[in-house]
Amino acid sequence: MADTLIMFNIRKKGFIIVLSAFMMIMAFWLQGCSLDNTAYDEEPVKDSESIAGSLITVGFSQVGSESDWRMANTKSVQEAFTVDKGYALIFNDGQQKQENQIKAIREFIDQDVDYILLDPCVEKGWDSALREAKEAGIPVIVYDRMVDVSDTDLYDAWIGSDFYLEGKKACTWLTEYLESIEYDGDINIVDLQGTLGASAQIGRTKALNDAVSKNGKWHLIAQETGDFTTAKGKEIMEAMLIKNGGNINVVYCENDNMAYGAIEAIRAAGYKIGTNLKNNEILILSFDASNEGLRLTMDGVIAVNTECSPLYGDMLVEMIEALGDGEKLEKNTYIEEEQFSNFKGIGSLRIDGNSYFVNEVDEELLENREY
Ligand code: GYE
Repeated sequence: MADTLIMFNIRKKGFIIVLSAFMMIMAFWLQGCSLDNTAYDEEPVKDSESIAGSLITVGFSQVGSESDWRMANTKSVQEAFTVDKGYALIFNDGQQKQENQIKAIREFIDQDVDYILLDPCVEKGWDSALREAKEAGIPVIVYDRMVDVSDTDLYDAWIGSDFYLEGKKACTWLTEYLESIEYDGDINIVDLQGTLGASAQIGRTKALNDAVSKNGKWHLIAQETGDFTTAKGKEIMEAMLIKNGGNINVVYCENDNMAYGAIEAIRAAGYKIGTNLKNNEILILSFDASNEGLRLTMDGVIAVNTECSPLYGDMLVEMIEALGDGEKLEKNTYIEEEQFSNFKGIGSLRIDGNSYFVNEVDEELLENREY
């Protein structure tokens, strides 16, 4: 029994030696083939692992794909972080759920990425995930919406819009407009809010609330979230129209997509849209100034559109390059934005000692617009 076992082992060993020799010859032959190939291909073909090894990896946790703004933003970031420039971008769509974004951050940490880009769907609730990234030594850049964390050292830098100022610009425009048409009656306003708890919603809503409480003739008769989407914007506008009927004068849409939905609902219910409040037209204010939003502004359907730019890609690349060079970034950076209206009477606005131009929209502007 023991003999047969030894014999079997010897035979097995022999077989393994023969097999190994055969594999070595094959490997040598194959290598020879691939060396031959390089003679034709000039440059040796790198395998994917060595390409990945030489790239800077960036985990990108995006809010979702809820709006035109968001789609343009994803495109801007994806087009900026290319393999040509030395980056491997790992994109994750959070589908407007914070839990998905937190999960993505943890996956990026497991993958040991070099940097994390985060556009947080809401402000609160990031402490643990960002602390884990910090402990793993991965720099985090937050952009667009902000995080509200106990310790701002949990992220390296934030860049985004001043959402309160955006709201203030819209409300100041409305004040100036009403003065210019000598309208001194009461106005009923409804607010289609963005995703509750998102910086863009918090700032824009607060600016409206503040303006309403300062102005005795402005009445906020309904305020509800439409989650920044066309479908929900339409749904809540329909409900508001049913409840308030012809008593709505102004619709404050916290983004263009909700304005598209609101416009559909208003038209379907048989009300008129425009700036002639004395003639019962419903006046629409919107934010983002996306291509479609600006076309509606050019046509006078949206009375004023306050810009919010989604084009962060190149700025984020610069920030990551600066970090790579060992520079310290500004903690918070606000980007500059414009405002658009085709009502001719208001050329600029004065807010807190600063002047802001109100631009007209024409075909040329639309053609050259990137989003
Ligand atoms: O206004 C809206 C998008 O966070 C600024 O999110 C962004 C907002 C933008 O869905 O359209």
